[in-house]
Amino acid sequence: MKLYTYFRSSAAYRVRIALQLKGLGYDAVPVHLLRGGGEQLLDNYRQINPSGLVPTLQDDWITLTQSMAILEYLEDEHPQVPLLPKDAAGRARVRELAQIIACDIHPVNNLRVLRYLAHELGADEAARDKWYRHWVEDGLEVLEKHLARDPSAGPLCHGYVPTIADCFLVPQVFNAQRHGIDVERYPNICRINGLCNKLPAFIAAHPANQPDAE
Ligand SMILES: N[C@@H](CCC(=O)N[C@@H](CS)C(=O)NCC(=O)O)C(=O)O
Repeated sequence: MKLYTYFRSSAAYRVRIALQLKGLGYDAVPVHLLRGGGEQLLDNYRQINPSGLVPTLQDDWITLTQSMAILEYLEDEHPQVPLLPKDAAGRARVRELAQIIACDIHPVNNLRVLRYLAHELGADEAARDKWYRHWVEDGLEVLEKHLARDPSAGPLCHGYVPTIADCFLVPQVFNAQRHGIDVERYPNICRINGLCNKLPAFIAAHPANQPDAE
């Protein structure tokens, strides 16, 4: 498998964690999101991924974009180390937690959105920072409430073994911390992040441990 990735991309980080948890080898193809205005926007990359975003996973004849779809594909193709529970309610809950991040937090804080705010709407750094903080804090608060209220939550997002929800949570926390957000305010999120980051798969997938890390 070939993974188009950028060390700090939280969406690519999700896929790296899943690959590591499942013990699947892959070749990393770095796509620098900042250099020269962004390699993700070059024609040759857009032919692979028309969105101009990372990650992209290629497996034999198939090219997949969208981290959630990629994780579901890996789950279907390599079920040996499951990242979804067996029961329907548990599967829905794990997807719900992941989608709070994938659909409600991440899309409004993406690099291209922050660039649009700066270049098209004239938002200065302080305004962009306020925007980022607002949507991340709002989303993490929602996620924290879900984790706190649900008895299915174990030490991790859903019980004792990592699931797709943990693959989404850890990169979002990394991203938030990089922007100076105090995640200690969310005790369940903080505990899960701490426990996951001790596991070898999460360590191997960490941005600092990627070949393109700077
Ligand atoms: N919904 C997509 C989001 C992908 C995405 O937004 N990737 C970011 C990095 S985390 C990106 O490539 N940003 C480049 C840009 O905004 O120009 C997914 O889950 O794969």
